[in-house]
Parts: sequence; C-alpha cells; structure tokens
Amino acid sequence: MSRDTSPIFGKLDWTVTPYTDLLRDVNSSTIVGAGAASVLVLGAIAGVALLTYMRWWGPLYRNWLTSADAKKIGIMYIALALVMLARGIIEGFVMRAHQATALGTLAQPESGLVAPDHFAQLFSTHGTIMIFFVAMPLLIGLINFVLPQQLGARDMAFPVLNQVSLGLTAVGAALVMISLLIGKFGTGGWTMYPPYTGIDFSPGEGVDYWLWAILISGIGSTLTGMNFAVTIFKERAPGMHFMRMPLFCWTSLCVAIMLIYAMPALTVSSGMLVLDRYLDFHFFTNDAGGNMMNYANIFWMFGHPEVYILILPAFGVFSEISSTYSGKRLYGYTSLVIASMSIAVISFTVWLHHFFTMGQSAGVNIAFGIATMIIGVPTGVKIYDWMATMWRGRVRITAPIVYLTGFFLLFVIGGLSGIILANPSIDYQVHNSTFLVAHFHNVIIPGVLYGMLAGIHYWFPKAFGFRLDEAWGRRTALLFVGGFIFTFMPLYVLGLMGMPRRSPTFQNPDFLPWMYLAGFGAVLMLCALAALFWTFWTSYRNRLALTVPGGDPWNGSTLEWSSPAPVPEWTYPRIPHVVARNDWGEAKRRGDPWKGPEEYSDIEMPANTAHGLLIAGAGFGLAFAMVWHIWWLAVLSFLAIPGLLAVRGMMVIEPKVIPASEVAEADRRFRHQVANLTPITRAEEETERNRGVPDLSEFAG
Ligand code: HEM
Ligand SMILES: [Cu+2]
Repeated sequence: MSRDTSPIFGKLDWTVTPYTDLLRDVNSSTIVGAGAASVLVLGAIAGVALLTYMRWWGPLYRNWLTSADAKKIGIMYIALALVMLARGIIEGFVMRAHQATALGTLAQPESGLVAPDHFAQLFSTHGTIMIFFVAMPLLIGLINFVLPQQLGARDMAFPVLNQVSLGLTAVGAALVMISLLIGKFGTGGWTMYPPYTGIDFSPGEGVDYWLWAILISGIGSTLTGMNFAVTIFKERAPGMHFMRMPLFCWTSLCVAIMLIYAMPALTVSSGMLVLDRYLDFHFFTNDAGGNMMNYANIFWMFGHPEVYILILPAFGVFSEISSTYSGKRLYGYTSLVIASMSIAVISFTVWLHHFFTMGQSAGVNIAFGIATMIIGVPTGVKIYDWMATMWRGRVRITAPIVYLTGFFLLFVIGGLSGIILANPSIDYQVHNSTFLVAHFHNVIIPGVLYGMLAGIHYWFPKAFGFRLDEAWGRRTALLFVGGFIFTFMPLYVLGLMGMPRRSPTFQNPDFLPWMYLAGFGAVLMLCALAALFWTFWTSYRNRLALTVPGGDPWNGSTLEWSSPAPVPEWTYPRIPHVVARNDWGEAKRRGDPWKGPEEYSDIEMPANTAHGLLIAGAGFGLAFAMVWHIWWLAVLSFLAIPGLLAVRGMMVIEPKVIPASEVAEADRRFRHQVANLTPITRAEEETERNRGVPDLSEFAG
C-alpha cells in the first residue's frame, strides 16, 4: 500500500490513524489498536491539562527541561523509562492474552485477540521499547544520578552534551510512541532483519520509524558513553584512586567503554539499512549482490555487548546493596572488578551465537559456543561474592534485598538456560522457539529490571528526600518475582513442545494450559506494575513520615551517603578528599563524620540552557520528516542541527555561580540538623524514627 507523496505533507494523510482501520472493520484487533491510540491522545491531553492547571509549565521548563545537572537528567531518564515500561508491560500482557486465545486449526489458523500483523507490531514495539527505551534509560539515568556523587564530582564532564543525549533518547521514545497514532510500526521484531525489512517486503513507514528511532537515540547513547568515560577518568575527587571507586562506578566504567565500542555498530547497520530503503542500495537485499548476513553480523556486534551493557549496572547495584543491607564490607572487591572487566571484554567475542543456525561451519560455531560458556565464569564469581558478602551479615530484608534474592534464584536459572543454548547442536533444536524467549526474559527481568528497581529504591531518598514505603516496595518486588515465574517458566515447556517464537497462532491444543498459566503470569506482572506506581504515590502522600534529612538512611559506606537528602545541586560543599575505599564508612569509624569544612568558596555549576531541547526538536523533526518523506522539513531540520551547534559555539556562556555564603548557610543548616536528629539503629531503619542519621556505634561495614 504505497501512498501518493504530496510536496507538503509527504505520505501523511488522514487515513494513517488506527481509527481508519476501526471504521473499515470493527473487530477485537482494530479496537485494541484504536484503544491504544486513544490512551496516548487522552494521556497527552491530561498531561497538558494538569501542567496548565497546576501552573507547572514554568517550573518544568526552568528546573528540569533546561537543567544540565546530571542528577536531574538522571531522574528524567528514569521517568521516561517508567512511562515506557508501562507501555511495554501492557503490550506483553496483550500478547499473552492473544496467545491464550489463539488456538487455531490448519484450515482456520487465524484466531485470537489481535490480527497477525498487529501481533507482529506488538512484539516489535515491545522488544524495541524494552531494550532501548526502558532498560537503557533506566541504567543511563541511574548512572547519571549516582556516578558523580560516588566519585565526588560536581557533575558529568560534559553537562550540556549530557542534556543533548537525553533529548536524543527522548526523540527515539517519542517516535515509537507516536507510531501508535500516526501510521504503523514495523513488524520485523526488535532486530528488524532484512531482507524482510527491506523496501520490497516492508514498503510502509513502520521500519523507518524503528530505523530513525534507533539511529537518533543510538547517537545519544554513544555520546553518553564518552561522557561517562571522561567523567570517570577526569572528574574523580582527589584520592579517589581507581581501586577505591565503589563497584557501581566500576560497572559504569565498563558500560561507558562498551557503549563507545558497541553503539556505532548499531548505527552502522541501521544506517546501511536506511541507504537500502531510501536510496536503493543493495547491502542486504536478496538480489544485486546484497547479503543479509552482513546485517546479522554487524547488528549482533552491537547486540551481544548490549545485553552486558544492560546487566552490568545491575551488577553494580547488587554489589552496593548486598554490602549496605548486610552491614558488611563487600566481599571480593578486586575479584568483582576483574570479573566486571572480563565480562566487558569477553562480551565482544561471542556475538555469533545469535546465528548459529545461519550457515557457518561447525568449527566456527564451536569456537563461539565455548566463548559464550566462558562468560558464565566471571558471572558466577560475582554471584558467589554477593552471597559471601551477605553470609553472616545482619541482613535487613528490605525491598532491594527481595529483588536481590529473586535475582539470585532466577538469574542463575536464566544463565544456565543460556549455557544450554550456547551449545550449537542444542541451539539447532530450540532456536526460534519460546525456549529462547523464556531464556532472555529470564536473564533480563531479574537482571536489568530487578537491579534497576532495587537501585531506584535504594537511592530514591537521595533524589527526593524521603524513603519509599518498604511494605509496598516488598510487595512490588514479590509480585515481579511471582509474575515472572508464572509468565516465563511455561515458555520453556512450550518451546520444548515446539511452539515457535513470534508466532500469532498454533494448532496444538496441548499448548493451551501452558498458555493460560503464562497469561495468568502476565496479569501478575500488570499487578506488579500497578504496585510499583502505587509505591511511589503512597510514599509521596506519606512523605513527611518518611523524610530522611540526615541523608544516610541505610547506614551506607560510600561517599554519596554523606550529603543531605535531597542532595543539593552542588552535592558537596567542598570536593571531598578521599582517603579510603569506603570513604564515608571510614569517616564513621573514625568518629564525627559530619564535621563540616572550615571554609567555603563559590561553586561553579553548569548554567541552564535550552540547547538540548532545541537539538532534540530538530532531531525529532528530521526523523519524523524522513519517516513520512516530507523532504522540505527534513532538510530544514537537518540544517538546524549544525546551525544550533554553531550558534552555541559562538555564544559566551557563563557558568552559574553559587556564592560561598549560600553554600555555607545551607551546609551549616544541614550539619546543625544532623546534630539534633536522633540516631537510629539498623533495627529501626524501617520505622518513622529513621531520619537519615544512623547510630555510628553500630557501624562495621
Ligand atoms: C513484564 C512482563 C513482560 C511480558 C508479559 C513480556 C512478554 C513478551 C512476549 C509475549 C514476547 C513475544 C514472544 C514471542 O516472540 O513469541 C516478548 C518478546 C520480547 N520481550 Fe518481553 N515481556 C515482558 C517484559 C520484558 C522486559 C522487561 C524486557 C526487556 C527489558 C523484554 C524484552 C523483550 C524482547 C527483546 C522481546 C523480543 C521481541 C522480538 O521478538 O523481536 N520483555 N515479551
Ligand atoms: Cu548474545
């Protein structure tokens, strides 16, 4: 269905919304499509109305959208990820509801909630969203928030670049969102393999939505990698040697290096597919010398490191929380550092296991199979280290510890099913079945999702000044664990029974009980999502009882727990002089850790700027115009980008200076407050007595 191209509107016209489909034929699939579009429209209207009614536009613009403060940028990344998470989980539920009703016959294969094409859009947007617009912004957001604080730095090395990266990520997410209403998304899965996604087989706008979302957000992530790396190399506080950095900083460094080397491969494979589609190149076509294997190869050079980009920050979080909540020092710090770096390096040597069945020789397959199994070793080392950290500790069963326990149980199973798949001869049997779907959710949900939610729970007080409700936090975690077991364990069985992945239909009635179980699990996942948002809401309502102005609610040992909660823009009144690995813990052991600096000086912080917003606006214009072939807009937006860079390059930009008197006043107030708050023991941590000042006599970690 190719449409005429108008010089002004490109391929856009009134027929591109899902309402047209609904009017043409009312069925469950078109109702779901139009319903989703309506949720998007109503959500946008409600958002605008709320901002207007509360008069929040100004504060939103001044305090958030134009801020170059890494902590705020981090929070915005996480907010974006949570919105996208809601969509991703709902899509997962719709797919499970579809398959639970999709038993067909050979004569009548099509049945179930949504049409086959719609189902294909669902797994494509779900996978794309979960990887690029949930997992990535969650971890990049958390690193942005935590890393400078842990390093004793004021901000990222390049604060405005950081803002631009956020903008580019948001553009990608916005493109995927808008495809609900305007046109359709691609149906080639999150990997968008050609030749199916070439112009011959997928002529519509769907693949282009994916390509431009990936290209633009991918550039943002590459820049983020550089920013993190330079920050770690250059912005550490004096005395913060590499081997004194908290483990989370180490995993951030691994992520930074991996982003720099892995993301360009994705940009290249997507760029080549763009050339194929727009300019009739033949990199990946069936004819004229094209070869799709080149796509698979380049894509997975990004794709496999990517899964470790996703998981390593979670490993960092688990290192921090296993130690803090056990009141013990992290066991095997050096081995954890070596294991993280080994994972980062080995992860670049295994990509071929994603196409064991696509025609290379047995010898090559074996080499990559072995490399894949080897990566289990450093991962195993880490699991033992965390367990040894908790061993004989006084472990408090807080929400992050529930996530960690769920991770221990489930991630190991997922890792083991990965080792099974790493054997090429087994992979021949189960690849492209739901066994694989079970495997990767089995590592990605306990790893990435639990890890990031645990991290959010742990550092939340630093961002907003109050703790999250522990009871609801634990309920959420338990629901995510239980929901996972019901949703994905049946898929292992189904895969072995022969259920292909990405299949809108099946004919074997024996599959049905397992499909129902998985459907029930998806309901639990929806409940977990609701519980997560309820945790935020109920904690917000109860925030006075949960405030922790002392800033150290869990009796932590790393630098970030020495500042007030919420942490001020400048983080530390003076850049700290680090003397030990767990510097704050060391200060506590020496007694009187809250002794303030003798004198204060002016602090320079990056000034607010609309640069990121403007670049993002131009990026969105470019992408949207390219998707819909609106050439004049594409040219204008494209030219706007170097234009904006040039204008900023010529501007004289003064940093924001916070006068010493203001810093001194705020800091003295904080120290005065700490002196007047009652210290609490670890046993009282969950009670309202927790005001963020721990009992130092208890500190052992
Ligand atoms: C929370 C509940 C979730 C449910 C119910 C769910 C469900 C599903 C379903 C039904 C599929 C399609 C399976 C098939 O091909 O037959 C799928 C695919 C996928 N999911 Fe999930 N999922 C969930 C969470 C996640 C999370 C948290 C991530 C990653 C962070 C994720 C990443 C993916 C990816 C990458 C695909 C592959 C898409 C493709 O085939 O191209 N999912 N999921
Ligand atoms: Cu892989």
